[in-house]
Amino acid sequence: MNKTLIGCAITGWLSCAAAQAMNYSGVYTTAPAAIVDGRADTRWGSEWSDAQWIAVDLGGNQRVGRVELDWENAFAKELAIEVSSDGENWKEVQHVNNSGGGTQVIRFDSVETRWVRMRGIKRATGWEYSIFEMRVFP
Ligand SMILES: [Ca+2]
Repeated sequence: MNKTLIGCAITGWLSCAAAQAMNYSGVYTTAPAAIVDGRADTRWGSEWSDAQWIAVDLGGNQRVGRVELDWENAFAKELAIEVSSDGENWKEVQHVNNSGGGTQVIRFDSVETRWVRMRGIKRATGWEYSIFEMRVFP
């Protein structure tokens, strides 16, 4: 299932000034927009399975080279950062095999893209993927 949220109220970082919509998989315990609301006390949580993802729409092409994720205790052990120009076809730009959670900084060769997503591959716990904030930088 894909859903689009309109009206992301983000300021302060490159992507989110323009973020207007987000797509995500599954049904969630908390609002997906919580990962881009600038608040450390609100989070998105996925379904309790490994193959889950969440994407941010930058509203137009931007040059992106770094993603930061603030994980709740239910983090991804293995994940990929992927980019897309249409929100449907994805290209992996970074792969993390043994994540430790916490505040995770993921760098990659900068790329021109509109959509950026965290694709969870393997959960660290039996719970969901849970992210307080996702930030995208040049
Ligand atoms: Ca938040």
